[in-house]
Amino acid sequence: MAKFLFESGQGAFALTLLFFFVFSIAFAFVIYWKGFAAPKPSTTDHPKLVRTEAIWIFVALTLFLVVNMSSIPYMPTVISNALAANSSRNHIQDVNILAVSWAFDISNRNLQVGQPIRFSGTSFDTLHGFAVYQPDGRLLFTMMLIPGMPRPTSLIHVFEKAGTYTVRCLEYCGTGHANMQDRLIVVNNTSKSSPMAGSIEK
Ligand SMILES: [Cu+2]
Repeated sequence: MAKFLFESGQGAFALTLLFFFVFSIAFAFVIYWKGFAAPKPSTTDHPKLVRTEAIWIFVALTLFLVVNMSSIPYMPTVISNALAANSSRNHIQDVNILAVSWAFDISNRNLQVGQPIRFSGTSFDTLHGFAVYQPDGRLLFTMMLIPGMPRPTSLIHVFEKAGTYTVRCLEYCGTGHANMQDRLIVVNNTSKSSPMAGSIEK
């Protein structure tokens, strides 16, 4: 059940509908209840309300900051910068991408596990995305490819698992957008294992 709800499109849609349904009932109930409220002076304890509100805002702000700041080390760009700082220049493999409506021109589609790869991409015509999905369908990372930029969009990534990774455009770019897909084949490194393997978790 949880797998259906969280890992399929239909499940996500059902979950959204469920939230919408619960919210609609709560909304209708409040509207109905308000309509019959007795027209008498308010008995609200204002100083208490102000205190409760201040506490709630403090809790919400703290939660917001803690959750956001603790997720920073997992951002693809932060991982990428850390990898760039740790890798020697010739250790990183370059893969160049040119997006054209509605296909990708990728300089190398056969990659290895444990090898730091710098994906650098530009667009020939309009705004395109370069999103890489794991073999199980989860999104791994995404880049925005912008036409006319002085430098390409780039990101360094180390694949940890072998398999066929799907590439999709995630910026709506016209009638052929849905078919704008490609593939990356990642195989296990047959030579010595790379010292960079697994380091993106740190
Ligand atoms: Cu597109």
